[in-house]
Amino acid sequence: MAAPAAFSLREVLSAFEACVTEQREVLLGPYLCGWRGLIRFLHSLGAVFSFISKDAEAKVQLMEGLCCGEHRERYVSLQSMVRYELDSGLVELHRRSGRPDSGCRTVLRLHRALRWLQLFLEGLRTGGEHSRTSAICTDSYNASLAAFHPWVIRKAATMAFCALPSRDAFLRTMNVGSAEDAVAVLGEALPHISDVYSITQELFAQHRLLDLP
Ligand code: 1Q0
Repeated sequence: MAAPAAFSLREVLSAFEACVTEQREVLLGPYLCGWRGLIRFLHSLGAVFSFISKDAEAKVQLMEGLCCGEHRERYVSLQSMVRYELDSGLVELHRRSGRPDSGCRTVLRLHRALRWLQLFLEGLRTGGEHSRTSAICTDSYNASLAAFHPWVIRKAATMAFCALPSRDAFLRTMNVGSAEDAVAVLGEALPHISDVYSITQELFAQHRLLDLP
């Protein structure tokens, strides 16, 4: 069996860059590719993070299933997915009732995590040489995803963050050269992640989908 390909920051970032079309639609194919890459990276950080990668993996898998399922032409972009799922009554707006999870509620979870990623990468990029990855990660988490997680998950997540390597070691695991090179790549790439985030945020807000159970 071939060894899994090493994580490359560039690959993940170019996936997020490829998401946004000229019409400002967000394409699901590259979106999920970007997530696949992030999950691969999370694996390389060790078993402490596996409860996080498992959840992300399950959500990405569910979305991939929809993207190659019976209604795949509806799952080309986030915009077409929202239109289709709302029109067909597939989105549970108030309570989960045991029906299969919708694409909308699943993407919403990834979307909230993307906000964390945006803050975290910005923190890494602008942090000093000696800043601690775990502190940057905790601050980004508290300012974003934590609001949506119950106490026990917040506790487990903050404990796992303590296992993160130093900023320089962390930047080097991104496989784009020195820490300075990684910082430069982050600088180029962050606007694309922010773009994907804000288009999605606007789309979900417009359809009142930001609180899906
Ligand atoms: C670098 C350290 C990684 C830290 C990840 C921070 C996020 C912590 C999230 C903790 C999630 C705990 C597991 C379960 C959560 C679910 O309850 C929750 C809600 O779902 P549901 O179905 O119960 O309503 N799920 C989520 O909120 C989704 C969480 C997805 C987290 C995905 C994190 C992916 C991280 C990748 C590492 C990227 C590191 C940067 C690399 C740079 C590359 C550009």
